[in-house]
Amino acid sequence: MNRLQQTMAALATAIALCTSGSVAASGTLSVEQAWVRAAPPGVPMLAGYADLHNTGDAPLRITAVESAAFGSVSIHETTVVDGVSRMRELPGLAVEAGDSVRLEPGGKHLMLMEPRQPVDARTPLALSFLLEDGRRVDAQFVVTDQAPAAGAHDHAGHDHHAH
Ligand SMILES: [Cu+2]
Repeated sequence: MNRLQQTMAALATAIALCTSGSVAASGTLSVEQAWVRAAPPGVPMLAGYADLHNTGDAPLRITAVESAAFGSVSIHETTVVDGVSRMRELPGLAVEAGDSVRLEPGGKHLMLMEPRQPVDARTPLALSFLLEDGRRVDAQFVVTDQAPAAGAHDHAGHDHHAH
């Protein structure tokens, strides 16, 4: 490509990006109930869990997860084979439009390796989900002993207030 062609190509890309919000379908990742299981100081790895929702109108694919707080983050799945629990690394995670994937103990999870700083319960951890289309979604993971209660903000709603 010569310089003019490069400029035109860049311009076309920019226009496509500008209009994609209103024209093209796209996946939107929403990360909720995100937590990392608290562990004794000095452990070489921790596990992270979350509910991953695709609130958009097209499928999305998570290709990697990263965090400045860890040397390496991978997506794992725990499976029981012949009565033995094993973990395997997944190359990515797909979430269909309107669907969700739950990362939970005993199932899919994030493996956070080589912590670069002490992990304590007062300091949430920042993780970034990288999507196949190049977008990046940041999320805060609380450090806790157990999964945060779902919908903790509106438990009072169970008795059907009129509002
Ligand atoms: Cu694992």
